[in-house]
Amino acid sequence: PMGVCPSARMALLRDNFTGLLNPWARPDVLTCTSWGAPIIWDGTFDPAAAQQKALQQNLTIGLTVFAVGRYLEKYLARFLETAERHFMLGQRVVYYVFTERPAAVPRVALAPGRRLRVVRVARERRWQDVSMQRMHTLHEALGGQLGREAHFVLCMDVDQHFRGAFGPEVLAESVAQLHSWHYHWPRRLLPYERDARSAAALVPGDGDFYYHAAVFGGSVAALRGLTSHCARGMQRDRERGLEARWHDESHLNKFFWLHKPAKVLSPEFCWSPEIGRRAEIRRPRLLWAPKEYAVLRD
Ligand code: 2GW
Ligand code: MN
Repeated sequence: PMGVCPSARMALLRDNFTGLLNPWARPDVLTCTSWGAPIIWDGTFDPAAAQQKALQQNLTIGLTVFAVGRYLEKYLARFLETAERHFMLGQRVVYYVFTERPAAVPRVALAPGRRLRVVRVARERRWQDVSMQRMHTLHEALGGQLGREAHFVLCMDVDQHFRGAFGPEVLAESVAQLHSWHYHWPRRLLPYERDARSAAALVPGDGDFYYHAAVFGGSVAALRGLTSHCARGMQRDRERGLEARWHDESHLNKFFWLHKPAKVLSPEFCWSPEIGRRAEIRRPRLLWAPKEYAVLRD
């Protein structure tokens, strides 16, 4: 169903009066969830107003990214260089790069008010573990310096680069990203974990959207809850000899089914160019790198 659900009208109107959101600007897409969270599409928000509000609040925004093994040379420099051109310009930003080789992190020139911290992590043997271990590592970082210095944090994959403005309009208590391959699929076809023994399992009929683990975020407190839920679920599965279909992403989808995100990002915020042109995708903000599974997943 398109349009704005009535239960959300009051909240949206309030933001509308402050110039932040206009969900009616995009009648071609769904701009509000059934629980009243905005789904932000190009045209439904005012970047300048969001910028002003963030500056008044004197925010520090964290951006975490893992670059382990070959992903460091392959993706990190472009991710950071394009973030300097598009991510939260004019705000105070702290990048957290997690890697097993701190000395190999490229020296990217940062604008004033922006800094980069490197955190050493162990290198997992299996790639699935590299991906899944992120939840536990993020949980610890959020309980330490990152959690003390940032108000909001975005957690991203490294195999992508910024192409358009990615600003404070995305911020909220908890933020989930619509998966660009799955946003128009019927719910019964979404690739949730279906094995009832897994902590990530959703029964048929459950699930709102399929969210992409390449971008999620929120307040430090909300992310502490999210990362501990997902890390615990993965640990429980491991003890039972299970691994969810899409690893940490399956557990993230279970979390957001149980704890609805306060804001949802349209697929423009993490777009796969391999899909080609779509009328509703006006301004992609972050683009996936082409998948090279055959080369990298050995
Ligand atoms: C991952 C897979 C195969 C070979 C290598 C790696 C790998 C991942 C690696 O060698 N080094 C590394 O730092 N990573 C980190 O894990 C990196 O930040 C990367 O972006 C992230 C997730 O791996 P990725 O991007 O190859 O997986 P995708 O793009 O298929 O991701 C989706 O599904 C994943 C679970 O299978 C995660 O949930 C991910 O967040 C999703 O976007
Ligand atoms: Mn990825």
